[in-house]
Amino acid sequence: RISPALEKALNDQVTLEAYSAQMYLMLACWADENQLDGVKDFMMKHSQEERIHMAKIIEYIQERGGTVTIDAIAKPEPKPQNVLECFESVLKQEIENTTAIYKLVKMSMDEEDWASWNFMQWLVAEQREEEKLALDLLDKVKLAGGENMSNTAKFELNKAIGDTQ
Ligand code: OFO
Repeated sequence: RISPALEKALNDQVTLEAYSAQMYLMLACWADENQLDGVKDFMMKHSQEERIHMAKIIEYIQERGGTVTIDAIAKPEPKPQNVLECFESVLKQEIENTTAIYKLVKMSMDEEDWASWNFMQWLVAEQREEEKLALDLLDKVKLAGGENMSNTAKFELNKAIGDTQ
């Protein structure tokens, strides 16, 4: 069975994944309001991915005899002012998620709970991919002009982001 400390930390992670899903939803709605359908598709897909992370952690807590507590989710930060701010929030959120996951990995190692350590490796790999993607997209946004992006650049970028997996 997982320890009470790990159970609490995993439950906090469930809430953080739910928060991330909400944040991606907020960004998807912002993109829709700004006629950026490619960005919207990307954000909707990632919101769904965060919900998958959340569900997997819930299942893991249950599998290890723990109890899941479903907590309130904080309101996502205000909508961005432009595409640059939008992707800066994505990177910031993913870095926050990675930091939280590393704490869980460290905890499971300190407790010598190797099943939890092993479970967490999947999340570590996932975060590595997501941070890379967020960084790549932010680079593209900057290359397209950042805050001062022309409408043509925005059009092209939106298409490229929509095609991103
Ligand atoms: Fe984007 O990450 Fe979940 O954890």
